Amino acid sequence: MKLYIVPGSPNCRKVQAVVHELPVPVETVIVDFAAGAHKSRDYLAINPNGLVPSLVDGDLRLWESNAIMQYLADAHDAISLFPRDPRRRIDVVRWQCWELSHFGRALGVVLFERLFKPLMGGQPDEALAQRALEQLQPYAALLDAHVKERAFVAGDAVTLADYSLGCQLPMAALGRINLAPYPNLRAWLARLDEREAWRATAMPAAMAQAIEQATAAHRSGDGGS
Ligand SMILES: N[C@@H](CCC(=O)N[C@@H](CS)C(=O)NCC(=O)O)C(=O)O
Repeated sequence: MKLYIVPGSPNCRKVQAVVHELPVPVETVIVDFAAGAHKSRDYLAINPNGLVPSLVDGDLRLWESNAIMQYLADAHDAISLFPRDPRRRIDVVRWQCWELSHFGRALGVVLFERLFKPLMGGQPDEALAQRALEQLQPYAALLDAHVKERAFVAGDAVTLADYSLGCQLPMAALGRINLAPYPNLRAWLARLDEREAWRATAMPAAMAQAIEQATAAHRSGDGGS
């Protein structure tokens, strides 16, 4: 089994955290974004979107991070991360869908404009980031209220839903996103940080530093909101 990733990618981190929980090793292949390896013919044969992560297991070529997480959990009987009971299982799936369609989408726009674009030498569109921030607020409030009532998103134990919803949030500070109005969300993130698999897959410090430097020039003028 091979997992194709790029270090620092939130969508890769959520899958890497699941891999970390598994009893068997999964070979990790780093895709060289700088060299355009994700758009190479060989890689496009694995993932025609030219995105990471991707998983190859025998003749299976799987892309979409949440699908990969579900496959890995099922293939290794990680029933605590992805329960078999239909109601508990669909709760996890529901939050993973919500992550892709709403919460993670809005958050991703802010982080892309404010962090990844400058890192790649592009000019951030701050108006777009502000609009995404406005969209993010009700989603963040919803998640904040939800985790006030329970330790983790789908109950007492960590599931795939926590890794999916949590994967971009550790970059909030770098992206100048204020999480102060969401104390329950911050407490939930702290609980997630107690998990070894989560800590082990955090963004490399050198990359956080590179982002910090690349974004320094763009930090004035957005009010830090
Ligand atoms: N919905 C996809 C999104 C994957 C995605 O956007 N990956 C980013 C890294 S986090 C990427 O490969 N970006 C490269 C590009 O846009 O060219 C998933 O969940 O796997």
